[in-house]
Amino acid sequence: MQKRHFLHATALAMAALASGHAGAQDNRFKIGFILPMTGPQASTGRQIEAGAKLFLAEHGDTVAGRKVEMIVKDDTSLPDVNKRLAQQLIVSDQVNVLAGFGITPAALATAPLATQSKTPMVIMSAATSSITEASPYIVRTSMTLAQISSVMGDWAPRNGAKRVVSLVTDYAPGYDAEKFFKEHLTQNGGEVIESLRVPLRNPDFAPYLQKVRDLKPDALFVFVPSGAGAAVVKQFLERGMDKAGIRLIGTGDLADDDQLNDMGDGALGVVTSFNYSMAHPSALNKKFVDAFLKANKGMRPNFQAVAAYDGMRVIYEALKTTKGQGGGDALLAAMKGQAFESPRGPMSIDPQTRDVVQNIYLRKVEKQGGEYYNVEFDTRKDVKDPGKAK
Ligand code: VNL
Repeated sequence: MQKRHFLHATALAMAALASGHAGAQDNRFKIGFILPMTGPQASTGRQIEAGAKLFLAEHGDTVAGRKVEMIVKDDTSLPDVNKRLAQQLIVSDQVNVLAGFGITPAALATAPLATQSKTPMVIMSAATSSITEASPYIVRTSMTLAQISSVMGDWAPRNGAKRVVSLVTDYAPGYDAEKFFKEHLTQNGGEVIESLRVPLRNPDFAPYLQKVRDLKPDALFVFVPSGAGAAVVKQFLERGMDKAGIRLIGTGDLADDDQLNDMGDGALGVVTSFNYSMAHPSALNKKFVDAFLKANKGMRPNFQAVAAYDGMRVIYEALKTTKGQGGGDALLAAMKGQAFESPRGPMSIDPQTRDVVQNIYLRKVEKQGGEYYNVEFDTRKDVKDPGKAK
């Protein structure tokens, strides 16, 4: 076992050296995506791949003399598979950058390999604060649940939701959401009367929602990962919880733009905090949304598509800054501190933490022209991740 580990470490180190010297012979610049393309998180994989491909189609595949190539590996929504896929991408494919990562356990499994091989790793979905601390080669363009939930915790008690039950998926980003929502709600005079956690695999929300109904809070605060929101909303309505006077609030994954049209009128009025809405009123976003819909047979872009689109920009800019010659360390240095306008609004990469700094919006589901949107009504500007170890 010891020996195998050593061999792996050596192979990874050699791969790092090889990619640093590859410039002269091999003109290709490879971005290795690890994504859930099948299984319960398949919508996340689909969104990220489409967002990255749109950026590539719009900006061309030649940057600073290098030919950019996307390699996509499917982790089948099983985080345990990530390590093997990352190893293949680093050692066999000799990728220059790793990217994607649907859920937190997938990102954490790969982090040590990014460090050993000095390969920058761009996180386009996974949103637990600690991820960027798992490797100095990690940069994040998505969000953190601490960033999103703290804003909702500030807003809710000032807007009629003082007694609240929280319901989160039982894994790391859920714990961040639960903690930061509660901390901020409490600071603003509210109270979390019960904290419920529902399994990641095959969640059955019914028994939890029944419990919430019995507790009769002012509001139910929900975090579930992208793709699970529609089931929560459906069961919330089936139990008549809206009619019982319980408001539904949460992080924007609950009212995912990708799923919102399937939820129907029942989602009207749901308030969430988030970093992206496809209804964000900017010229750049309108252009992005139109192009995305056109390139994907009408599939609506969500926050993960935008994180992938922006992640590609961060990689392209780093390639330009390093004139196409940079190895992992130079690319990483060129990623830190980047600031630009995203379809979500202004964003930057904090040079200290390598995490995303961005506006967090409060939004309400509304119907416009026969479709459902998260309409932004308030903005918290330039929010840093409050969830870093102090
Ligand atoms: C995570 C967080 C995944 C938020 C998500 O969707 C999400 C994660 C797949 O950190 O695992 O919406």
